[in-house]
Amino acid sequence: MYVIARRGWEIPEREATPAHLFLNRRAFLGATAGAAALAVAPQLAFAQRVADLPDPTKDLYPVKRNEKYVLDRAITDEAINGAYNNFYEFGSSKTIAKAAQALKLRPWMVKIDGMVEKPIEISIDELIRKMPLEERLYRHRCVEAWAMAIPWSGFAFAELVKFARPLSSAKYVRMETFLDPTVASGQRQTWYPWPYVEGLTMEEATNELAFLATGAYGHPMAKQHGAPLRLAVPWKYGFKSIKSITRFSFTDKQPKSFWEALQASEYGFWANVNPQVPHPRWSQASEEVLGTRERRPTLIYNGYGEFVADLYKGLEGERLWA
Ligand SMILES: Nc1nc2c(c(=O)[nH]1)N[C@H]1C(S)=C(S)[C@@H](COP(=O)(O)O)O[C@H]1N2
Ligand SMILES: [Mo]
Repeated sequence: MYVIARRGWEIPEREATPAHLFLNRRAFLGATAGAAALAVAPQLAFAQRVADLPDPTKDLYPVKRNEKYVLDRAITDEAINGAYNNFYEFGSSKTIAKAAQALKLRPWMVKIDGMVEKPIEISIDELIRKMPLEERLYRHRCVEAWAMAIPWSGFAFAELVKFARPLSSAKYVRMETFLDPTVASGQRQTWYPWPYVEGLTMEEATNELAFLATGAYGHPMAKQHGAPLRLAVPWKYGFKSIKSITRFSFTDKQPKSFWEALQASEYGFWANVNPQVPHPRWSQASEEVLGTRERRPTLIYNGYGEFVADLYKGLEGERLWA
């Protein structure tokens, strides 16, 4: 018999998922999954055709690289990154790229609300054309202990904050992913707290490293990476980098993220990378670099401490590392 060895970072689903959810999922799949999958198939095919319209921002790419952000490793091959994803809206496996093609990218409205001078809704094309685009090479470290390096195109989060004009009383920005269970089969799994939510403090959002990506590898973003707008905060575990954003809300209350709502004992608000603080179920000391046989030691703040360590002074009592 031919057995594919599981690599160190490929945590079996039953280990990566809290037990009660795993058991619910089995029960659910047994009862209804087959029928549900058949019922939505024609709709998915239609969504895919609509989604294949040309990207209206294609002419903007490639954008000029900002040379300030350098890598300590090679850029991960696009084909490798593009076929190994976390995007629970389209399933809990790593092979969701095909299913994610059902995502319809236009029209795509972005809502900016909460504690701002004037709440607005703006189309993604208008927003992208207002922002100063650049390319940045960033590392990405998933909490599951795999890593990649990727050339994002996009704009500094600080530019969005400037555009949004938050009130001085705003302390956090809460972000939300689209919600459409007719397109995203994962969102029909009701034991997850949809939509996906993440948050940053205003100091984090305006730190120069916080980046909103609209493209990667010199072209508009692939759907599986979180088109048309995705966060990249490379000093934090990957789950903070929320995909396919539809809403930014400025608030004075710390947002509760999707993963925190699901399993607060394992995932918190800060989620800064630290090799010395293990996840409750595995070590964070090293990472496997996608597309290589290489394991590398993980660095504190994923190697970005010079930019962000100061943000966390005086917060030593907080759960900064989960
Ligand atoms: N909306 C949404 N955003 C998400 C996720 C998700 O499931 N849904 N997964 C997160 C996790 S755990 C990681 S590691 C990265 C993966 O990004 P990639 O698939 O582009 O490598 O997306 C993050 N953003
Ligand atoms: Mo992740």
